[in-house]
Amino acid sequence: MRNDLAPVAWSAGLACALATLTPAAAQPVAVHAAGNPILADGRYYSTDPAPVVVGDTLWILAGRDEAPADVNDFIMDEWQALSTRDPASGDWLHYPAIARPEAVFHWAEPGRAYAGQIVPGRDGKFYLYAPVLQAKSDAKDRFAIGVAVADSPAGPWTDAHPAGPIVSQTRPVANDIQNIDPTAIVDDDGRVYLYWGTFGQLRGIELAADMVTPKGPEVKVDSLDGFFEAPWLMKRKGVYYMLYAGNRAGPRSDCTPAVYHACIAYGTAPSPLGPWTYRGVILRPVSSTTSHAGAVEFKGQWWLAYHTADAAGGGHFRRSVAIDRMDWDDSVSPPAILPVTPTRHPAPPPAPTRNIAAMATPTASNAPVPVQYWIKALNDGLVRDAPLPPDLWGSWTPHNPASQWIEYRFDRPVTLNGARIRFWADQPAGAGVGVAPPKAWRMEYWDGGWKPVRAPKGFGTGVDGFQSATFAAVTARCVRAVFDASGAQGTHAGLAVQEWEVLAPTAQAPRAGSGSAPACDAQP
Ligand code: FUB
Repeated sequence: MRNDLAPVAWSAGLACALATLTPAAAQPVAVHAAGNPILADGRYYSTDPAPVVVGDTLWILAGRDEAPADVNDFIMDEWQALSTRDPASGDWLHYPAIARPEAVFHWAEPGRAYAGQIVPGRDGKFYLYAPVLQAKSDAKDRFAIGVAVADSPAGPWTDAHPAGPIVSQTRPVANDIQNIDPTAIVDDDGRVYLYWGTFGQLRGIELAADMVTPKGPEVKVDSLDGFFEAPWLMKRKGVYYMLYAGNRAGPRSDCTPAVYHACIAYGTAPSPLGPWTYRGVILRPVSSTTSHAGAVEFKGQWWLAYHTADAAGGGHFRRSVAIDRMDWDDSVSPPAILPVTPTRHPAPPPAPTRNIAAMATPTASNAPVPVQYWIKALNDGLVRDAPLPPDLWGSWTPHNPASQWIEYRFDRPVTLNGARIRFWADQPAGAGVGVAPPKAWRMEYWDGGWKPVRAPKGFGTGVDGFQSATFAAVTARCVRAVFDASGAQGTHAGLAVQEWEVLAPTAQAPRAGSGSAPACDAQP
């Protein structure tokens, strides 16, 4: 992926210079995106997109992830923006730093510039609803929502309510939730509505025409199936829509198999404060654990902006904004949002490889795998510096057996003579608690029964890199890696594997399998 930067070449010095321009209006840099993500080269991560149409321009407000690759935390010090007159052209202007919490809100502390939204007011000004940490507060959770105002989405932004946040754990109604992820609309009649929430808590309230003063009773929404966070309120043809990140998880869930991941789902309501009815999933889980989306109609086409971990060096805390077309089914009532197909920038075909795991259907001795883990992590080709549970197959429970196995089933017999495995552990070798590397592991193949491979070599158990194994070639449709768990005297640790490669004798072009190869040991 190439990002052409014009009219000026990008440099770290330029980035610093632009950052110091705040609170003056930020200066843009032209970017050409060959596809998704928009900023894809890993120099500048962008997250939590909130699109807004201003005249003939589509703007996207985004946060900025700055976590190092091995840090699992939201390091987010500022907001940025992107704008285009045609999302399909790939031509964007990037406004690298348009606001920082402590620079806009005197009552906020630096950092945690989480998901905000810019909403055009009826007075011609723009209002930024921004979750920030209160610098001085006794609240258990100091996140609060401030509102800033500007003449342009690029800023400069000033506090529209210098008295403090409009939502916190003490206002407008005392709560004990994390007050983040605001979304607001100005309705056709000029009335203003604000929703916010995370960790399954969704609140809504009407605001006065000044865009900041809470008015009327607060509503608690509990009818949006699997609501986790990231609400996005919008209206089309008289119907109110709420998009959100859902995490109702399980092997048969239409949302997500692993609880740390999220789908984007939506519901509808006949009025801005509900009642809300769940309608379905519009975006499958993306490559980052969080999913956060916003939708908007621009020049007759609807677009869904969301984020992924797909940029160079990307990760769960190094996310990047993507945008794809969103279409409607107007033959039903209320009109339904059709599932969005995520697109990527063009990439060269993958190189031939001996690893044919991608063709296999994975399963494990502890199926259905607990929802914090993800069985498909075994052969997704991804190894992260600091994996989270859904980047792993895992087996931990409070009481772990002495042995576990993972299995690959192929659609047809394959020939293998090696394997590589990447273990993960939070306890040292020998531990009987937590997750530890196995005492030993071996490979088996199905030949009318499970048979050990011959001439096994390697089979290390370290966690510092891939552990290689070789064996005499076998041809089979099903193979297993069998683990002797760490521990002793009836107390065993759990096991976790980030990636399991199975190696053919020669490299071949990567191919996908059916994803539903049948069991070998269930056949007569
Ligand atoms: O970016 C920080 C948080 O991650 C957002 O507020 C959530 O919606 C999730 O995307």
